Amino acid sequence: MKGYEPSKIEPKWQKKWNESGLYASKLNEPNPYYVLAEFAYPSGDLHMGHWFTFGGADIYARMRRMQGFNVFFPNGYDSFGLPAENAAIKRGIHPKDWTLSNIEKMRNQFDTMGASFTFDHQVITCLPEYYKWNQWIFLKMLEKGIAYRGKSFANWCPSCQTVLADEQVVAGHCDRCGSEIEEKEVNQWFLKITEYADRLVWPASPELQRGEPDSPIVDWPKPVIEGQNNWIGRSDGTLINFDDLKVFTTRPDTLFGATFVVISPEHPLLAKFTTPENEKSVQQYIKEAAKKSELERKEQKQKSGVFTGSTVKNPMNGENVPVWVADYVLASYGTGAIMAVPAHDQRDFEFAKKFGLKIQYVIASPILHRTKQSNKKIASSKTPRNDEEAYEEEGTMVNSGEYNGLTSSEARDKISDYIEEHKLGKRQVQYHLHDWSISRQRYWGTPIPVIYCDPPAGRCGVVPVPEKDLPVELPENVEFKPTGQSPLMSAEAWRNVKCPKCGGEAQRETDTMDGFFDNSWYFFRYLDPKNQEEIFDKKLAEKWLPLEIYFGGAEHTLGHTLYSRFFTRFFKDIGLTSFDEYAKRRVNHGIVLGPDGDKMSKSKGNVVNPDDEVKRFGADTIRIHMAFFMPYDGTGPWVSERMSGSYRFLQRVWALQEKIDKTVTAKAEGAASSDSEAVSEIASSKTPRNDDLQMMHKTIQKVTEDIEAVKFNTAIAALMEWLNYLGRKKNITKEEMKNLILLLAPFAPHITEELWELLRLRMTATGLFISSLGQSLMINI
Ligand code: ANZ
Ligand code: ZN
Repeated sequence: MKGYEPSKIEPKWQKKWNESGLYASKLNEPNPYYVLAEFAYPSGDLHMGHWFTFGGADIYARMRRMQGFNVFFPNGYDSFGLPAENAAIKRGIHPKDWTLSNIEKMRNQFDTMGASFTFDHQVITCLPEYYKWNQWIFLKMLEKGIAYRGKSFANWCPSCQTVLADEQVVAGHCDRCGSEIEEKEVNQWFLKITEYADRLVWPASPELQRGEPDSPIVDWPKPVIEGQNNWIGRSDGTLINFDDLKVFTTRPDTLFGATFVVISPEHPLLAKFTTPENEKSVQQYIKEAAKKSELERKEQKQKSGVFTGSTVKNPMNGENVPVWVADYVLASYGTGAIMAVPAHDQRDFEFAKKFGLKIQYVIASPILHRTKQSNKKIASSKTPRNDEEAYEEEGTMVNSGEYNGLTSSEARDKISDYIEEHKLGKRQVQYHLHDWSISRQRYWGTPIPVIYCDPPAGRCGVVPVPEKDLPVELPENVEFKPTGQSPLMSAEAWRNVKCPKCGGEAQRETDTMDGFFDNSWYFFRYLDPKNQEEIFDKKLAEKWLPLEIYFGGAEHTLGHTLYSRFFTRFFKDIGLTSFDEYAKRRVNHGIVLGPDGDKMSKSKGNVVNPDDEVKRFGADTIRIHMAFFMPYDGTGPWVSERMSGSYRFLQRVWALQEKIDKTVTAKAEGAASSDSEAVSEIASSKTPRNDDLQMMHKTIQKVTEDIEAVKFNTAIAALMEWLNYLGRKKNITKEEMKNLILLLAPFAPHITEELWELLRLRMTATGLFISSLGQSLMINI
């Protein structure tokens, strides 16, 4: 027996797999099973995190393939975005060259991993063959009123003269030039995701959807479901008119306690309410507020604000209440104005205390019956104390005229009825979710396919690029170094076009799309990446989607995975598909840290390069260690030294060849090589011991179930235990060796292929994996 030499075995099998097209897609064959891991950003190197994510997904995909599923496991690149542009600015390389050469490098690295990707259906989002369909989707959304142009407040750097993304604002300053950031209202393109808000709220119990027509079985992590629901933030409340000022409240029961109203500094009616005497202080206040981010405004403990000089009428008790402006009220939620109830809302309470405004209690803590149990409750329940904090809980109505004595929830209904009957407002469902601004003043993204035909030259306004003119390709000769404006502004020849409607002089949109647009639907395009006629083949989508399982990062809970659900529903609405959800199951992966327990980063010098590890130990050892060193959703340090344990494990598997009982082997091989070889072996004179069989089947079951549950570390632990058991035996049966190899194959595909070949083990066309083999044996014991 030769020693275990991964450096010889691994490239050999990688080559064989590639040349034989073993993992090529078979989209037209039955038994579809679509496994996906979030595609990589082509940053230049496959790092440990990629190995961890894709390696895990590959273990799962390989098992499903061995179980007889027709697995589609594609791979591609999410290749538009800021890093390419920054690298280009820094090093003078064109973003396209930088990106494409990184992709080539990473493609080779993917090979060394021994993953079973179906590389024949690659998607690269920065190529026109892909982004043409971003533009097509955008046009459809424009047609349906889902894409629209509007104004919104954005981070504005006054010296760079550009809008900045939140992550480019560091402590209120521009990360490029250090200037103080302002909030500025700018024109942007939005996607009306809010129109889908209600449909995007996850049902209380997703398991309930199981089996119902139209809704696939879904199994998403609870934190993702809860995170998305909170982010969407459905809120059932009432709009109430204080004269011509509308406020949104979830507590109409507290209306008698509304002793002032507050409007946001950006509110369009603010100027109207501001009296000449207060003009100066209000103006000053607006300026100060513009410097704060939304998050700062939400979290600030110290309330600030100024009086406008005006009052409005509380529609319930007819009292005139003062109108204040304060930045704890946000322009972007509800109506941008609130009725303040300081007795029952802590923010209003702090504000009222600071400015000496009236505090009126209207809810008393509920009267409890004097039973033994409730005595305790009374003692611990909060009772209103004017001078300490607001009483925010529900309770019994007081100081509220005819509503006194009702419970809060009864009063909410009755008061809302009253408001609606007297046309003083109406019930309203409000969402915290905002429409999605997709405009970026960047070069390296999909051009937004619209043309402006504006006076004085033209008069058609915003004109969509006709579908036949897609794609609008990115021009290559562009000044993408920062100049303070969209880089595409500098591409004069590209920018100046004839208006598609009137033929007059017009200009292209120079903003590009947010990269999240690209990755909201790429899993559809994987099925049909070369299709030039349509976005994808509908029959293929119907057959292959939703995804069986989707591996990705927990950081995408509120962005990518939510946007993808929105796009999937939009596709259904325009008749492309018939399903609502794009992924039946979602699995979040963990994070591989540097050996020092910190996030790997070049500046800290703690980056472990997988290429070096492959050279030292081989891909199989890395894969085993990846699977074993922490749970798939865990976070932990990568310590190279610890890999020797995984290496020894594989060496011991390799050495096990020597132990195979030759007498049994000879007998079995002499027998007709049918599927029942295992059975005939048991029936032979060399009947295996019961303990041995139990151990084998226990392991078969455990490893199968653990891989299905994405618990790779415990699956490896079970294999190690079995290996120890086999190591203590004098001989092992061929059947034991065979099952060990099969169980190990998803984790360590190279060594197992080699052993399989060396031992001339048979494999049926579909692969004799775990459960089917295990079950047939179980029955026979
Ligand atoms: C009066 C009131 C009394 C409120 C009370 C609460 C408690 P959710 O659940 O998030 O929808 N609000 C409304 N619009 C706002 C804005 N643009 N900026 C800041 N706060 C705003 O919260 C709804 C509540 O948040 C509303 O109900 C309003 O305060 C406040 F005892 O109205 B409430
Ligand atoms: Zn025109």
